Amino acid sequence: MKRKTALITGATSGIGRATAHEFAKHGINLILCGRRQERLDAIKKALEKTTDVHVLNFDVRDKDATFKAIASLAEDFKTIDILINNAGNAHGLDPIQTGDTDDWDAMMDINVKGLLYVSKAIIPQMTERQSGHIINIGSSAGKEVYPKGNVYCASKHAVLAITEGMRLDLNPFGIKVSAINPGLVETEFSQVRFKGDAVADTVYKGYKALQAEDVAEVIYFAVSRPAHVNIADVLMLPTAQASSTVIKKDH
Ligand code: NDP
Ligand code: 8X3
Repeated sequence: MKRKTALITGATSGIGRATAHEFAKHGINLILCGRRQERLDAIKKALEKTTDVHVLNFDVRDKDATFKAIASLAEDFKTIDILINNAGNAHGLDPIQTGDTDDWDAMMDINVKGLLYVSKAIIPQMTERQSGHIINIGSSAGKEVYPKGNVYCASKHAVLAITEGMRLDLNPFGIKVSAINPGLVETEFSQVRFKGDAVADTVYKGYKALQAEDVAEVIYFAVSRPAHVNIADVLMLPTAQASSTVIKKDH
């Protein structure tokens, strides 16, 4: 049977990197995307013993660079069966009245518009083949708004709306569209959100947060279902987390 090829955005860290490892274990060929070339090279080196790996360095905010990178794929990697729209982050945690407009731009440009650009570059080949699977990484923040979460939550609510829109519009083509929405996952997410501030180290303290590998396993579960099964929407939380603001901590 022909091996499948997955393109994963945000593969240099956290959930995207763990998903690359999980997919490699299961023989899925990989196109790994991100901006940090040395990390892309290191992951390629680690995984190419197990599967075929190609890396693409582009910023999802840059529409032209995104289209150019995806158009540059050589014949072996051109057919993308699975798209994991994962690149994203929170920038800041501030009340709306004092929020930084650069942070707002970053979140809307990366989490929403970047996801759209990558999807736009790949969907035509899926509609032409009448097959494919798009998984958008949303968040519990796409289902619930928490204090100071304002624009990040808005960006993830948008991801959910886009996911549902994709599922409706791509239904005639037999393309699966899924949203995987995790709660707190211990990755570099908080380092980015708090721009290296020490507060980032406290986010995952006092309870067991989800690990990137936990999310990667669910993503693989979704892509490995039979052709007639689409895992449309998953909300997954650490056991200690009941909502964005209710977290059982040891201290
Ligand atoms: P990380 O910070 O560990 O990873 C983020 C990834 O996104 C990196 O690989 C980074 O790569 C990539 N990225 C960021 N900005 C850009 C950009 N402009 N262009 C291209 N790639 C970019 O965070 P997570 O793994 O936690 O986050 C992955 C996804 O999961 C995000 O969409 C996040 O919102 C979501 N999520 C995270 C949760 C958490 O608690 N951690 C919970 C729920 C959802 P590089 O810097 O090399 O470009
Ligand atoms: C990341 C989870 O709760 O920090 O999407 O928004 S949270």
